[in-house]
Amino acid sequence: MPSFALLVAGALTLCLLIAFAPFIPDAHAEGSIKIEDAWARVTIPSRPAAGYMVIYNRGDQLDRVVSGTSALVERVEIHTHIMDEGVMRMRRVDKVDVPGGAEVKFAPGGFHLMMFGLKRALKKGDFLPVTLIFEKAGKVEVEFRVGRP
Ligand SMILES: [Cu+2]
Repeated sequence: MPSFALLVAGALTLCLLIAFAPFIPDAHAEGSIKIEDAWARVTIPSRPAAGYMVIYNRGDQLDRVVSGTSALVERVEIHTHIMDEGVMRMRRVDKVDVPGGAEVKFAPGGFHLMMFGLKRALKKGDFLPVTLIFEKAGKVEVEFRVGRP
């Protein structure tokens, strides 16, 4: 019969495992691509939503994000901002390189995901699930928290 001390030690270990699970490397990541700090702007249904994040490539080979889909929107595009005769404009891009061992930021004024045809309004605190497609890593699921962090 296990001693009381053993039971307590077992319970403590379980609590620690649960508490630290998010910090164990690879606990939630599949493959070499990891996405963090994903957020989307609050929107009204008639306007597209913009999504931002940081993409980490922990592998040693170049990968590329090439597209995305979401059940909550009709179309996901990858955009960047360029200076066109002194005016900031958005431009659609086919892909974004994420070199091995590097990180690429999607942030206001730069790369972003543009999500057209929202099927319902998003409010602060909601989550917008998006499946990103990478050339090598394949599908990577991302939850965009709605509202500026
Ligand atoms: Cu855009």
